[in-house]
Amino acid sequence: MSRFRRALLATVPSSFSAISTFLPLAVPASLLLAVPIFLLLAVPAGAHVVITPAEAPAGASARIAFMVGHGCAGAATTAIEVGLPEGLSTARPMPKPGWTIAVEMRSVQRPIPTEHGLLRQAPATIAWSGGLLPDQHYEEFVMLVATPNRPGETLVFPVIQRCEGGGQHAWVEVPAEGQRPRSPAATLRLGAR
Ligand SMILES: [Cu+2]
Repeated sequence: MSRFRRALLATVPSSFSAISTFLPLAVPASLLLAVPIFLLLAVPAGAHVVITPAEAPAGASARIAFMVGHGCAGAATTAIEVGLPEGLSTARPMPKPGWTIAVEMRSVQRPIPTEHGLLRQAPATIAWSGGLLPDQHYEEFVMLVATPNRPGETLVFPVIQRCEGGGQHAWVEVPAEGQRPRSPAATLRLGAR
């Protein structure tokens, strides 16, 4: 079992609050009282860890960025661990000053043909760690991926976000059609080539 899988299993998604970290500190309390509670619960997708662009061509190389919009209940982010979906033949993380990169590979059952020959191993997880991203700041963690030739499919990337003091977010819920889970995994739609 990989380190990432263990982290997923050890995580209790209900143990953290998305709401407290979402409220802007600059908003006066009097104004907050006027905001209907359902608005407070509707955490915008942009506030989580999401991939931009949301769509990439199928069967092609694409630069995707994991946008990290906040820490864990005010604590700074110290690690971002991305689980890679089956079907990516390549995933190359962009180095980031102050952060250490770890790539974990897995063997594939059927070798993947690429323009550089047959691949018998594919990336399973990519992690950036050791840096410090303050809660008030915004950052992007970038990788170059080779997407499978499956237009119309949505690839799911579960993400573990670790923070100073031991807090963490597990962005691992797979969004069902028409639903907005509380801790959605990052997703990438595959468009026409
Ligand atoms: Cu969020």
